[in-house]
Amino acid sequence: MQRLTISLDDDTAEALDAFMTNRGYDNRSEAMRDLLRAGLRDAAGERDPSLPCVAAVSYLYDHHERELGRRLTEAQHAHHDLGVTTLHLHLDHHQCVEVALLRGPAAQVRGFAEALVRERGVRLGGINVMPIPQAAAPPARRLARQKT
Ligand code: NI
Repeated sequence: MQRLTISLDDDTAEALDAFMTNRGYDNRSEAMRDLLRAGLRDAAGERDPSLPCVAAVSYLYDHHERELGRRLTEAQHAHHDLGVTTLHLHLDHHQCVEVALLRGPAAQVRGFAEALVRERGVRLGGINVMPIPQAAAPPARRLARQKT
């Protein structure tokens, strides 16, 4: 564990305190660690566009918006190689929420996720791209020798 000292301007420190209150953090170190990890996670995908990632993309839209439902469906068919599954909720008479789970190289996953939330008429959108941690190599297999 390393100890770092950082300086923040007042506005940023207040924003950090508000963030901590909203998320229920007890101390600044924990909040800063999670914020740093999220930033570093995003940067990892930018550094290596081929890094294997999964992403959860959520967006809210009005299905009466002209052609929007069809446009979103067509975009997903065009990127079927990245799609794992999509959850659709008919939120009320007008609004729908979808959560698309994507998997693939970081640049392609992020590019498609951003295209979905950028689609004209999508009201709210969120993207969470997560690099897939490399699995640790299994321990070397030992053959049991039996004494005879
Ligand atoms: Ni719907």
